[in-house]
Amino acid sequence: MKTFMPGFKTEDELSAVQLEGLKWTVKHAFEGSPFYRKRMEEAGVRPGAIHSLEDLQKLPFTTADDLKEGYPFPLLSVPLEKVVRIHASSGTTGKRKVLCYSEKDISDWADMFARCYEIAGLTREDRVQVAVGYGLWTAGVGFQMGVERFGAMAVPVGPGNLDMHCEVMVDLQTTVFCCTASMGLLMAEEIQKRGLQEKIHVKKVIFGAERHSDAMRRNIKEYLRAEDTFDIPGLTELYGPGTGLECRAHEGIHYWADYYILEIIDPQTLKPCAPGEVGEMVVTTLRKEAAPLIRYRTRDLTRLIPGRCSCGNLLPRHDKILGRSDDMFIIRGVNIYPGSIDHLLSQEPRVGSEFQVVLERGEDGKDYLTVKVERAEKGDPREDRAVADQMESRFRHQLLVSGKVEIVDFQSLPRTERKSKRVFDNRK
Ligand code: DLL
Repeated sequence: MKTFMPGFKTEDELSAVQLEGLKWTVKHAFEGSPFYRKRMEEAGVRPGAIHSLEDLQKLPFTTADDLKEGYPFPLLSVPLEKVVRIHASSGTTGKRKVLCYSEKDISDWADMFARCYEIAGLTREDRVQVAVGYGLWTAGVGFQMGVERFGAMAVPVGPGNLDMHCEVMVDLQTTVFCCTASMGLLMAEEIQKRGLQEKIHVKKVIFGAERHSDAMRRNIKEYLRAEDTFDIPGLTELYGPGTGLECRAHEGIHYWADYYILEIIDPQTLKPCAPGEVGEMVVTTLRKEAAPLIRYRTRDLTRLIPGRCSCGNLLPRHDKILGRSDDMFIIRGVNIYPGSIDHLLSQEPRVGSEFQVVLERGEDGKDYLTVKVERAEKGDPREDRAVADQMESRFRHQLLVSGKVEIVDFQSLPRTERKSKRVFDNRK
């Protein structure tokens, strides 16, 4: 079977591929994009100045603000007639982020995605049900192109429409289900509710697009009776989903270092973090033509995992995405990431995976935090008060914040087939 893994066998060979790609990208962006040329001139770097991978540090950062400024075709480094497709994501504020793709970009992305399926251990006999959105979003078409390039069978259902998903999953005997973490949970609960577990044969679930807790993952795996689950990262700016995949050893996410360089920086000082330290992901593409990224600050937080993976794969790893720097909220002077809340909740078997954080300002001018969390499916409502008290005490001791925990009925919080919103800040 054709492999989508890179041909090199050592870290040195990988570095050589990266250096060649970096030199190419800097020259290509300098020559093709007035935006990048101006930025590089301001920073006093010219394409000839890149001699080693360390020279990456000389290059200026790019940010989401630069995308807004260049709207509608930011970072464009090829003539428009070379652009064969655009994708867009909503962005948290203001204009959409629109990214351009050349024919080669689309093909490279399909190769990267096929590598994900290879690492997840799919075969050409697999039937892959795609349950993410099609359209401007990169998700649907990304998962589908990857399946086709890999050579398995794509079943493009899209998000939502649980009746159709259930019908297809049973009738076509889907073996791989691809979704956002929220859609994974929604579908898993639906299969359980309809008593279809004996009739389906899902072996693998691949999900991403948002953070998920351990509890959420356990439920998805258990309800769908899947053998394995895989976290898949990706963002519109960097092609879309499929820029890495958790391997079967589940010791982090292998990322495609032959397509992009990943730096982890301290978002305050903008200096590289020590290996293994958590910081912001910054990406530089090595082959992207239409909208190359040079030191693009993703705002996602994670860490590099030093050393080789026990699965034997040479490609480096980063940890799961722990959150976004813009997800953090401050309550009574304490910085909190939603990820640390779901981590705490996941350790308590008497609560479910779904929760909401509500922040309010009282009449006394003070801020109040309430965490609404669902009772576990088989949890006993008579224990609610005791469970809530324990959780409140853990919040105080581990997150250093006092808040109220409310246990609500199983499946009473909203479900979505897209990305879940968990923090509701009503203070403004
Ligand atoms: O969410 C692409 C994607 C689709 C990835 C489907 C995986 C599966 P955007 O809409 O541009 O693209 O959002 C990108 O989503 O910067 C992260 O903050 C978050 N994100 C994506 N994957 C994960 C993940 C798609 N596996 C933003 N874990 C990124 C945690 C994720 N967060």
